[in-house]
Amino acid sequence: MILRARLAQSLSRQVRTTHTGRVPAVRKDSSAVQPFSEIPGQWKNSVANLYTFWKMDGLRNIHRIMVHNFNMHGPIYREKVGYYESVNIIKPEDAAVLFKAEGHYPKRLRVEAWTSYRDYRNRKYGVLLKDGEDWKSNRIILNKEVISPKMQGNFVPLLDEVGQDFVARVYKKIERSGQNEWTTDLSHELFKYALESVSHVLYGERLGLLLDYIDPDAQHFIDCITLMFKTTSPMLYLPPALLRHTGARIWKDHVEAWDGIFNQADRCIQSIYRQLRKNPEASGKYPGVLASLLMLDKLSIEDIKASITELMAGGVDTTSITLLWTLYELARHPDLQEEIRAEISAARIASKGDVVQMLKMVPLLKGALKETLRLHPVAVSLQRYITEDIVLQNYHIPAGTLVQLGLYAMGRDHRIFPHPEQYRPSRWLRSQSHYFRSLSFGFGPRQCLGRRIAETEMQLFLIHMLENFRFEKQRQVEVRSTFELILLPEKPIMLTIKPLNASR
Ligand code: 2DC
Repeated sequence: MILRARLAQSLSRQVRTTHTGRVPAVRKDSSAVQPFSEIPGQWKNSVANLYTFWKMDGLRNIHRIMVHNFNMHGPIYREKVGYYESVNIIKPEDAAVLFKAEGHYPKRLRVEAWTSYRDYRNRKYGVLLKDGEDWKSNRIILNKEVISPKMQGNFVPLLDEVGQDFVARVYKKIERSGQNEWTTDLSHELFKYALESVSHVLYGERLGLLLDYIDPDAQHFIDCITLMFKTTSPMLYLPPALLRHTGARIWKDHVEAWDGIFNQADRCIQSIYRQLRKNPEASGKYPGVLASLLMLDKLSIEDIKASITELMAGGVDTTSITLLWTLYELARHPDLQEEIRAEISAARIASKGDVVQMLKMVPLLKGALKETLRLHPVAVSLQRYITEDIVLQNYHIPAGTLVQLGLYAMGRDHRIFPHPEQYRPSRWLRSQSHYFRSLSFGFGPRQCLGRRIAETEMQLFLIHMLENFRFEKQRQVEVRSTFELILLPEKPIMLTIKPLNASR
């Protein structure tokens, strides 16, 4: 509340001083297209904006500031903070126009901190950071191995095994508690689950993170990812090159984090590579994404390594936090939890042990994941540099502009989602239009490469957990999001886990 008041205050002060006295432009449907310079917003004094932004702790509140800006300016506004300049939109129809103008080589905001590290250490970009023809040719090959629906059948058994092991681990924890229940902040267990899952798919091998003793290097890798995200966000607004040359702490921490990530990924990749050279014979069993790519021999080893590292690093905090938010929502909605559990057990019976089949019979569970990502998106926004002139909300936007869709703000807008504050997975079932509303993984050829792995991993986790446990929450306190490049819960979420079958 205090923050919100402060935010409103300082933002309105800013309007009075930096805006030229004109009231925010109102869209007149019949009028001629308005010029780019007429778009409302604070884009004239980027240094002052950056200062206000820092003062308000804007960094951690970027998502709430966007909501605030849409409330103040309407469905489109222009903004410049530090060296970061964009046009922001919120409406699904505008998102459709944006994505139609993304061109053949869609480009999103370049995260300079990430590219600077690669340049500094002389490492190749993977598809996360590549652009143009190089991006396209790598992405096409990776798509077949990582995101094509055909591959899901290969991933399912690997992910299912990790899900089962997680259940066994939770039973053990419950037993050890001596109370027939376990109250905990599950985030650290979920990080391990997520890394174990994505590694099993990428390397076809287990890391053993769900055992009692775990490899300290693997734990270090997890810590490095969190640090990498945390140190990225301040560098969105200040050029990393500047920080690098002034010897800033933030840059040093960032380098250390990526070093830890690359060292661990290199170790995993090397070990698979060596095995493959010793024993190149295909066993018939699916060997994992890395070995498939190496045997396919269509990308250079350096390109493969770069993208595999990105998939591994991108697959930890993202899925684990989404699962944590989902358990939090299900704990707050016990009836819904029961309903999804019933859907799962019906699907289990009807699919007769065929897990791939089963995943096609759980629409409410899938709706729950969409609903989680609507309220608690991993990415606060989606961006594209448009490749042609377009018109948004009756304003002319020239080619080359960075246009940003406020995903968090869109998910909480009552004009787009009726009763947005309510967690209602069934809203995704109805045959009514979801036109450009389900965008948590992005859209089109540049959408999240890890999407298929993430979705399957999260669905299987929830299936196994709901088949075995009930989730409860002690107090009904609202947990808000905080921005550390991705959106995270601002405080720990405590859950109580109880076995469903008390006789066990
Ligand atoms: C953050 O203003 C807010 O998928 C910025 O798995 C704009 C921006 C640019 C790039 C986005 C980032 C935001 C959020 C996190 C994203 C990232 C691109 C990829 C990354 C959306 C919206 C993420 C989480 C990847 C991370 C991969 C990993 C190896 C670093």
